[in-house]
Amino acid sequence: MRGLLPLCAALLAVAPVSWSAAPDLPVIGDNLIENGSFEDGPVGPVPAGEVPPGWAAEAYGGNGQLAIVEGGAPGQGDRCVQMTSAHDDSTGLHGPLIEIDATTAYIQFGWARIDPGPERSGLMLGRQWFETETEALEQESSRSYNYVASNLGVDGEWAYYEQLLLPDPTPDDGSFRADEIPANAHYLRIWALCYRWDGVGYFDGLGLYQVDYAALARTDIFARLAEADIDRVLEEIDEGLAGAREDSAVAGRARELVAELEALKRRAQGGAKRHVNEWIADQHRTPELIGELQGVRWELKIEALLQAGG
Ligand SMILES: [Ca+2]
Ligand SMILES: [Ca+2]
Repeated sequence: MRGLLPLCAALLAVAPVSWSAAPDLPVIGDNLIENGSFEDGPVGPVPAGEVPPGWAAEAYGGNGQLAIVEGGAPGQGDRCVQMTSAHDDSTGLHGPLIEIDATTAYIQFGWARIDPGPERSGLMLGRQWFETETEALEQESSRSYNYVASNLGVDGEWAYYEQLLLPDPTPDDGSFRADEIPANAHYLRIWALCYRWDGVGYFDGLGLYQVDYAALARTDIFARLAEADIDRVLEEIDEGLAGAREDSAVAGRARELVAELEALKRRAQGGAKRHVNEWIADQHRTPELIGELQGVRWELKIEALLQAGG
């Protein structure tokens, strides 16, 4: 996998997040795509009806041409897959079914380019969701697949694409976005396609990793608390509580907010496995809670002044 760059915690405040840089994410386990870099198996045309090692099927029943060729995307080894499609034909690769956990997060990525010439590209990188090993998520297949990106590599240079996949936050509304994992998905299948096109395209360095979302969220939450100097805010709240009437409304609210913060920090520190959407909820709540704690600190100071004056 490519090197991990420093995490931009601010990007994580809003979910789902669109990533435009290299994967800069803590991941769990290995690449779930076998031979995503096409280094296994011989260089040369892939015989009709066959696919490179690790892949499951030719996507359109063999009416295009697949080949393993020398060269590849930057840092992605010595070989890549070439897809040649003429006269509006289609070709491509389906991966095997990969079992997934719809409560966690994944990142799918890959490199693509086309031979210069065509004004557009027919290359698509995506996935199809399955409810069981034999049933796609939707009977109408166009509703069960999504793309990392489509019309890839139009400028003739290798280009890198990636997409962070997060659980559908609204599983009951009957639809999911391109970067959401449907709640009832148990498997996915990678698609690397050359769809209805007249040109030559290439894929390399295809990857799918489970993302350690807990590590991401934990880093984000504690960075925000540190940035707000939350310990200082809590000290001032303690001082304010000492000077405020015990039964005042503002004192009650301050104690509730402090308790909520302590609970949020315990969850963030804890090792319990949680649904990614619960982590995202805590990430969203963190800046709100900081703002409310900062506000109640001033209200307590005013309350204390009123007490002293009264
Ligand atoms: Ca390669
Ligand atoms: Ca939804």
